[in-house]
Amino acid sequence: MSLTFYDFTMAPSPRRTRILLAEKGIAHQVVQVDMMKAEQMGGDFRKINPDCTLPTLKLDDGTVLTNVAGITAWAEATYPEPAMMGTTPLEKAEIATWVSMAEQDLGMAIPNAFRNTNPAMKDRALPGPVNYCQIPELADRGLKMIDAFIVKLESHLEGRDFVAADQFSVADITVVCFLDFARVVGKKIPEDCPNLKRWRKHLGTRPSINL
Ligand SMILES: N[C@@H](CCC(=O)N[C@@H](CS)C(=O)NCC(=O)O)C(=O)O
Repeated sequence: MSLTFYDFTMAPSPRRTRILLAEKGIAHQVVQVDMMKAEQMGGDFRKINPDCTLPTLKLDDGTVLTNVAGITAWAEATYPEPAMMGTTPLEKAEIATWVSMAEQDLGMAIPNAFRNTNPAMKDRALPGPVNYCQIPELADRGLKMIDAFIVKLESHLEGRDFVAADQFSVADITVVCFLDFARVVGKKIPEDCPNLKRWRKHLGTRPSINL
């Protein structure tokens, strides 16, 4: 199978797919799309993904997948082992719950915090081909949401090695990608969060996390 993965190493969403492909051992070639040079908005890439976002995955039959959730669902269905979305109904429910919470409370909150005030992102408050104006209040709210999620996760990780279902999963991948990226708004795991620090250190022993 010949897959092409459109990636940008510094961005959190394509990192989620990069880790997933590595954990499942799915062979692929990589094309870097430099977001610092706005290559995701350029004509060449726009022809491949009109949404102008990363990650993007082109399958060998030419089908293009343009969304983390879609790529993840395809990868899990095509390569079920190792399971990354849980096996039992309750594991699946717990993992999906944490992915959804992390996407909202970090994955939306972090870009809200920097895209709504940064002058360089004027009218670029949301990713994609449509321009949206900045709403500075969303930056304040985003920072509060990140703090609240960190408090919740620190308490949740007491006695746990993984975010959900006692196994490494897309919940850990989602949280680590966004939590690491929170540095762009000055947030990192606080010193007084031993559970989060232990979890992050343990996760760092997996080669995929350091790709
Ligand atoms: N719907 C997409 C969105 C992912 C997303 O927001 N990706 C960011 C990089 S982390 C992006 O492509 N941003 C393009 C931009 O800011 O113009 C998904 O979940 O896969």
